[in-house]
Amino acid sequence: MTNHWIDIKNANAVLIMGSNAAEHHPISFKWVLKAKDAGATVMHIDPKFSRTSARSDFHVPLRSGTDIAFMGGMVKYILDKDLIHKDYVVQYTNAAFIVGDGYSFKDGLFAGYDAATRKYDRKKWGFALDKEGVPKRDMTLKNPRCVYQLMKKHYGRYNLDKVSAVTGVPKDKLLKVYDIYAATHEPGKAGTVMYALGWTQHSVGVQNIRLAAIIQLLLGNIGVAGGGINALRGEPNVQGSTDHCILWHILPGYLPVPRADWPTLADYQKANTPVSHDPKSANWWGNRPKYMVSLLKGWMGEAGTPENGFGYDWMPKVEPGKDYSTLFLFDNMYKGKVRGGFIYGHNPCQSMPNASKIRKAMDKLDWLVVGEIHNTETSDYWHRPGVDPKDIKTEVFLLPSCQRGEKDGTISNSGRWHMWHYKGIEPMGESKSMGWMVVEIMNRVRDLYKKEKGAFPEPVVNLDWPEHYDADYLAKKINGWYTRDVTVGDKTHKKGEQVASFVALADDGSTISLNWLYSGCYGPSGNLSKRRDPAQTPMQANIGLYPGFSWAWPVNRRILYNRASVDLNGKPFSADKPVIEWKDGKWVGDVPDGGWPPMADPKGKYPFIMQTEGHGQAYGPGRVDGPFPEHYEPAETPLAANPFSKQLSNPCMLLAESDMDILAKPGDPKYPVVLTTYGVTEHWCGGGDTRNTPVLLEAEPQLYVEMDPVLAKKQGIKNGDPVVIESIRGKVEAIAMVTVRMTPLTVQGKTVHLVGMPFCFGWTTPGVGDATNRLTPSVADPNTAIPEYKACMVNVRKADKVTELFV
Ligand SMILES: Nc1nc2c(c(=O)[nH]1)N[C@H]1C(S)=C(S)[C@@H](COP(=O)(O)OP(=O)(O)OC[C@H]3O[C@@H](n4cnc5c(=O)[nH]c(N)nc54)[C@H](O)[C@@H]3O)O[C@H]1N2
Ligand SMILES: Nc1nc2c(c(=O)[nH]1)N[C@H]1C(S)=C(S)[C@@H](COP(=O)(O)OP(=O)(O)OC[C@H]3O[C@@H](n4cnc5c(=O)[nH]c(N)nc54)[C@H](O)[C@@H]3O)O[C@H]1N2
Ligand SMILES: [Mo]
Repeated sequence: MTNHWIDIKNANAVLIMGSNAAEHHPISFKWVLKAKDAGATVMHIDPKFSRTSARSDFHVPLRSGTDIAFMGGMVKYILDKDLIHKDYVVQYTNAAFIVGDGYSFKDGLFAGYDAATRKYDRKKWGFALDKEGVPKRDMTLKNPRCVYQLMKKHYGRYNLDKVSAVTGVPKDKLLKVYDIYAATHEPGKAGTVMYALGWTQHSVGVQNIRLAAIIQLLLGNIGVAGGGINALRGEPNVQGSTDHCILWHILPGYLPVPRADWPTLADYQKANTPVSHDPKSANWWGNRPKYMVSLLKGWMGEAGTPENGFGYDWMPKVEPGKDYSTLFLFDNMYKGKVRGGFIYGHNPCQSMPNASKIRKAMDKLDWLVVGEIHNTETSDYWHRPGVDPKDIKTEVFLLPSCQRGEKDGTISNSGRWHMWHYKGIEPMGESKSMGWMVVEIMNRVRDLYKKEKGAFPEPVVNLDWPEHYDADYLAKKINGWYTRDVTVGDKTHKKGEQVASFVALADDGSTISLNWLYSGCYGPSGNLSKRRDPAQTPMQANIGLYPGFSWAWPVNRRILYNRASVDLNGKPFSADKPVIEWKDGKWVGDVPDGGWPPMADPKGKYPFIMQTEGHGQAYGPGRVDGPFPEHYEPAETPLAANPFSKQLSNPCMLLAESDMDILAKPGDPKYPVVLTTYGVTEHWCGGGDTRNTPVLLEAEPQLYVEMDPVLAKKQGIKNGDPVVIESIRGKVEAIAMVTVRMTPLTVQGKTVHLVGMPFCFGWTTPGVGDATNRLTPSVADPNTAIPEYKACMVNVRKADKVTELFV
């Protein structure tokens, strides 16, 4: 989230799109209701009616996978009616920037596309630069090559007729949403966007979010109270896991992973340190070398020296252009290229797309270690239905794990709050925490390396590794400390002293920090994640900032990009709900995005400090699939052609390629129904945890498929009937739930039916059915590799009887 949960109460309009917040973030949803009580309009745009729709002012059903068409129409509406926050757009976004001659858009493709590699040459999309190397601007927004004009042209194609025909949303409903939301362009009004998997889990996932961010920039809604672009995060600590890197392509604090074509630290720093020639741009990533060296030094300790790039020389390096995400990890496993590995707290046989392939891929392993609190479809895949354990060669080790209530540690919530939790009870039986397991296993591996040497021992034996797992010690190390006495101005910091924030981090080995973004969470004044102080100044209390409650990254800033909430002189756009204000030569309110004076001052800086040029990206040349979001159909679609262009689906989408990775052809009459999948309140994700909790299983006991009454009648299905849902990849049995929560939609003049299924039921629990994910394809967004779980094509028919899976 750019903002945080409490801040949602400050919104005048709440657009919940691609999320079922009332069911998946039920506690936090109270802030939406507070906004509603205060007069905000809450809108839910979602293929199915849910409890979120029930608590909203109104619900608008749309066809899954058509949000870019829906929002593209909103951009056209905003620009046609000139409903932008003019000063904000001109001063703070790149709308005035002139795009270079390389950029063009034709037949659904941007310039620079290479059909052989399915990739773009993004250099084509760069800005026209002046002789200092600063992007040229036209503050009147009239230049036909400025971002504003190119955007107008791009979304000029998204007229109401076309958008309505593609999304299945009637024109009056489109206009109603556009009108209410666009009204937040007025200075002093704010609209918030709340999204989750309904946007991310698509082959255009990132561009869905980009388009929402563009709308927010046009309306001046980023950085202000009640605004923002707010990702409602998932698994208890998924925010922490991305911040601290449980992803293949980033290291902690969003530092790119080393690549084979950056063999030395100097190469890495050169490639990853952006340069701006504009003195008004803070270009914060220009500090990246300090963060990288402090991280490496934290990992390698005394052994990390300038001569070995602080240990960079020993780091594994990925091959440029190769994708190591789970989609391809399992693809490689299926192709027999992976011998073994560890899986902790993850049930891929249930939760990954094309689960039949995942299950077969696991058969190819020699060994597997699973850290779990329950037996799951993953720990037990070797005796799944239809498989003889004698045919499976894998040796599986199950490490009994304790549960989060049995361990100390931190959790980062969607609003970036870093919060300590205390263990309630000692771990039961032989169970241990994952931290304990990792530390112990690594210590034994190090002992073996020390004794037996082995190939390339340096990265293992040189690691600065604790003897025992200790969450408090790790939290301190994440914050970072001085490795030697350091004098800054008239103050000397002693070796071992905690750094106060990332501003202290250096690139000479004199500091460590395991994550620069979290630096400050455990400074000289102690572990701030334990704070629970509700004190606020009246200005902070007005919008509910609670700066003394826990600690938020970065530097306890609660609303990101808050320098965009004030005008050039530091005066808040909103007199009622200011976030920061320049008063008597200093900022008051939230922690500002850098302490510089307001922009009108010669020493002032642009507000979007993480962007090289300092401006919000109305045009985003950094995305791999285009600088403007464009509507493409999902990989499987009921349409044979894309009404917006000749390009049917995202030209860059990721596809696993094997004999088990097949896609229904566009508009295939054998698979005419759109399937979307989701979680339920009563279960947790793949259900490995909650199916073992009897009351929860009783509340939601079996795999079902929600379908509209018209489809049910057409297929001769009654509520409660056993049915078979079939995609080109496989069949799944479920119980029919015939409900008006699903609506047939008119798409391109034809009726399209949608069905919805949860994905939490699996065969290890008797009588509940098995993985919905046997239907979904191994297709993913090209920026993030998030699979397209939310739109694929199926058919639904009545089954003769319930099978043994439901008995
Ligand atoms: N009780 C409970 N809480 C949970 C979880 C759980 O399993 N149980 N899971 C947690 C996790 S890991 C996560 S990531 C979050 C997920 O939180 P959500 O993203 O809210 O969860 P989903 O059930 O996937 O619901 C997404 C919504 O998107 C809609 N949708 C599908 N396709 C589209 C589309 O193309 N466009 C639009 N606009 N909407 C679409 C679906 O109909 C659904 O209502 O919840 C977390 N919270
Ligand atoms: N079709 C479809 N598929 C989806 C989604 C969808 O919307 N539709 N959503 C996707 C999303 S957003 C997510 S996050 C994934 C989630 O799917 P997974 O990543 O597979 O996560 P869970 O199903 O939550 O499984 C977590 C496992 O961890 C175990 N566990 C719980 N606590 C602990 C602990 O403290 N230690 C250890 N070692 N184990 C523990 C639980 O018993 C459980 O088996 O599913 C994805 N799959
Ligand atoms: Mo998730």
